[in-house]
Amino acid sequence: MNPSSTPEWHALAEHYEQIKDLHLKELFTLDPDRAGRLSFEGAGWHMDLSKNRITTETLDLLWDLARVMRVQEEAQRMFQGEKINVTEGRAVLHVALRNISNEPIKVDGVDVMPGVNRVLAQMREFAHKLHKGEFLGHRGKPIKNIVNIGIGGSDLGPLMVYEALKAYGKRDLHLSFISNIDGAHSAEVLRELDPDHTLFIVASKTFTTQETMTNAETAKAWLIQGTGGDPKAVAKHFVALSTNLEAVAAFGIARQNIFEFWDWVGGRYSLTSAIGLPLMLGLGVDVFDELRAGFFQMDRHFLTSPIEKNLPINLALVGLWYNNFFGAESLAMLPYSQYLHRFPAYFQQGDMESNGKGTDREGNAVNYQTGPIVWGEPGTGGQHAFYQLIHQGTKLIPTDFIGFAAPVEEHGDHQEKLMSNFFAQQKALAFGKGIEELKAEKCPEELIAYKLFSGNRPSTALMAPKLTPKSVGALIALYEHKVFVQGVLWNIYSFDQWGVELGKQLAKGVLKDLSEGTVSKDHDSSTASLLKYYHLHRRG
Ligand code: G6Q
Repeated sequence: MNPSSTPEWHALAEHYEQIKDLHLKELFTLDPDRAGRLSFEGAGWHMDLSKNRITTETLDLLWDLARVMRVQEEAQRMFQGEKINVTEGRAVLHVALRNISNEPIKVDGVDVMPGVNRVLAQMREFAHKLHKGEFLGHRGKPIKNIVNIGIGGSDLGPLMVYEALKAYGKRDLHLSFISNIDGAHSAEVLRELDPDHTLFIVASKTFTTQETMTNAETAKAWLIQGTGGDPKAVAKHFVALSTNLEAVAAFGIARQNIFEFWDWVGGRYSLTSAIGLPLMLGLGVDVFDELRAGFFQMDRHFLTSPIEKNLPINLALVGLWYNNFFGAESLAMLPYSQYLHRFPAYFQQGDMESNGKGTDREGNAVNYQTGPIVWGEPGTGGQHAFYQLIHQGTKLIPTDFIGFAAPVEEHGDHQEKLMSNFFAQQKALAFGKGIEELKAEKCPEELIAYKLFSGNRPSTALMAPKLTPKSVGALIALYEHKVFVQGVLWNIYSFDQWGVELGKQLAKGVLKDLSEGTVSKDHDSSTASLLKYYHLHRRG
């Protein structure tokens, strides 16, 4: 169903005309208890929507839209293992990976939970062995370095969570990530390592991805050369995370070192599957279990809370409000935690690959905006870089501020200083600074226009008591489900990614030219001229 043809959408459009010029200052004056009314609690997170350009009526109308688009019914379908990834004919069951209740979830009549638990047990056993120093390399040396080789969904999640939770991790194991096909990435990572003490995790659902397979071959050659030249060393220094067991075996990886997952795990939703193995190794089994428990808590909240109290649904609705009625193009994610420095990059994929779609579920081109451009950096670095545009630029940029009451570790007064910025930035965005205030500060007349802050710039605050494995798990699930809800509201398919195919396909043709030093006739004149430039300068 086209959401923009529904009476609920029309009601929102009318309502937008009525409230679009209301300033957040007025909204707070009219309703001093606004924060109380527009704050939500769930799965250990507190979400304050009051500094958004909404009223309680806006939310009522958005809830009506969620009802008519059957958001909760669609969520049920996902959790029940229906094949909601229609264009790939697959179920979408990342929620099964952290279903610590173990209630059966069936795909084609078969419960997936025994398989999930079997692989988790295999991962735990492997991690225990490695942590106890019982998993030894080819020449009998203990493993001290883990290198994850993967890309996209097989890289961004483990990398983000490893960075987020490294304070809880095993500092004696060194974890690094290779993803880019640029040879510099492998070279810079490998330069630091001793092959005898290194374990490679080749993370690839398909085990055919060009970047990953190229990097894995490079690592294999480096390993064999560095451990005495015996190809059998591969079996002791490589494990694989994949759905393609045959290709893994062909690479030379021992059967017991293959950690399986399934086609109903989407790449960008895979971090609690076998793809999380580097996290279990680098952070510890307990940390990984706590992380999954946090995911599960938010999954339950999402599935069972009414629309009016549901964090992912309300976060999604407010995003849609800006995207489709205010015409906002982007969403800035601003975590006030250095540990979350990869979080915006992670959800850049999570959101943009899921909802960057222009065709609806009936195969028609949409006539409304879909997924936002997602970007961001941690505070306070961003404040000294791009916040200028958010405060005084000409674009409306909705922002999500993510913060924690307590630091992971106490470091003098850093936490108070960090969080004073978290609160102050949201105040500045919402309420700005007017002429009267500037005059009272004796601002020179000619500078007033430049120093004005119009305010009325929206922000959502998300807070948890502390960054822990559990709160991070719940936070990731919150955004995953937000993305899901928006996909339902926009009537698009969120779980395929056909948009990444064309470039891959064309690269094959170009690679032939690059390898052979030719310029095929079928290139356009720009590509042909760039290839000539490349050939001219390739060898200096
Ligand atoms: C994510 C995408 C994509 C995928 C990578 C890696 O949802 O599908 O980012 O994860 O292309 O794929 P492989 O795991 O198959 O190597």
